[in-house]
Amino acid sequence: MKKLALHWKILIGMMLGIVFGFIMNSVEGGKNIVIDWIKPFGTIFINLLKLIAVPLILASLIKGVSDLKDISKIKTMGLRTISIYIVTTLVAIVIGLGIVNTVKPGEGMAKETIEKIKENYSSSADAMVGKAKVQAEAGPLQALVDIFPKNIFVAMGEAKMLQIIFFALFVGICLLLIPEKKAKPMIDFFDSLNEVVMKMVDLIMLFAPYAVFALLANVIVAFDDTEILVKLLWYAMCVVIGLVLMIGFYLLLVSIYAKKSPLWFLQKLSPAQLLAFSTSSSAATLPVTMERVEEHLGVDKEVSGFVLPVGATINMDGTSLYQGVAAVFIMQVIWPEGLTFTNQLVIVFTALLASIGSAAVPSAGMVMLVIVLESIGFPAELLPIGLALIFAVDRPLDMCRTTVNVTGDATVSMLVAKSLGKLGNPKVKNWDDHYKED
Ligand code: DAS
Repeated sequence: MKKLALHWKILIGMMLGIVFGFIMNSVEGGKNIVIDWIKPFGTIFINLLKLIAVPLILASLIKGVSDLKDISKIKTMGLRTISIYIVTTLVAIVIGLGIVNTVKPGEGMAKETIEKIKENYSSSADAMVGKAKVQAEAGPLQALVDIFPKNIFVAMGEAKMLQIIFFALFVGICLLLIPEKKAKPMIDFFDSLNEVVMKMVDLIMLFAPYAVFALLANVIVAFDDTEILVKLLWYAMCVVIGLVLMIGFYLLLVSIYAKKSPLWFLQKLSPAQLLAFSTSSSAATLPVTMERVEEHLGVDKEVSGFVLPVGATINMDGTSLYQGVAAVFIMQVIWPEGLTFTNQLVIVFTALLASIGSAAVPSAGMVMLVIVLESIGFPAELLPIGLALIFAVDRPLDMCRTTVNVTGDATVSMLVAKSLGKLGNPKVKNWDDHYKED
């Protein structure tokens, strides 16, 4: 039988996981069987991906920067990357606000539905509000201070992406400033480390179809409130329609500015998108995103090694779109007097900042939603109810918005590479042959 392409294997694993999850949901004790005997295989897979994320960022960024040969190019690449990230995030938020203000999913929600949601989800929502308060207590420049590590080993141990990126950039720039023969041993070391880690990605990906089966089965059994899902369908549809439009926006950029076929782009990137969907974590998906962008989309290492780790950390277009929709939806249901034009303008900027501050892990966007709501003076006593309103559908929406986050990062890496003349042909001949070189 013709070797099945990687993304078809992953897709089949996801479908079987969803079916298996529904079957186990209808079997006595089925939920615990999935949680105890299936879910751990998904956790192992995510751990393996997170294990290689840090060495991969270090190796590709240090090697990439030292390959640039010219420090001014780093400044150009950094400025282009950050400015395109800001533009795509603002577009995402405006799309989200446009849809939620047109569809108005929160208007007319029945009082008994709100009461039922409150009793089911207020404790989980309280926890989310508590987490956000901890993040909000930091000073205005704390985010800047947090970029500079005092101990790189602690930063790597805690996977503090921006601190690792800063350190790698610092090392890469210093490698350019010392005599070449002194720099060569370290550059060669990180070059081979990058190859080794890329091979680790290939091998881990062989396990992907089975891992996504476990991850999706677990997501399905975790759902036990289908009645509420139906009530929140319009809200969920607003987010999903916005995310689909955002994907369309990326495909437009890829086709106009990177001069690549949108279908080709999606085919090459799909394994990373499917993993983002299955794991709800840009950070866990990052090694696969980097492998697909470098080996299959033809972006040079010195661009992908910078743009993708930075993007996974601060560029979350899907999250910012979701925060715009969620904030207005919550106001439509329990605080209609807050629905002023000024407040929506404030949401545009605070959702931009909140998505930058959101960690690349499951449900991070929901935690930062509190910052967005507080920025427009949302009554503190209504915050837990507001979050409870959207809690039931947050996980499937998180899967979708994480997929968009990853797609946005890959798109920007292609635009930046194209603008720097660093967008070549894919290293790997067949778009699905992900673990053999030419
Ligand atoms: N799950 C986050 C991510 O990894 C996005 C979010 O929570 O909004 O990108």
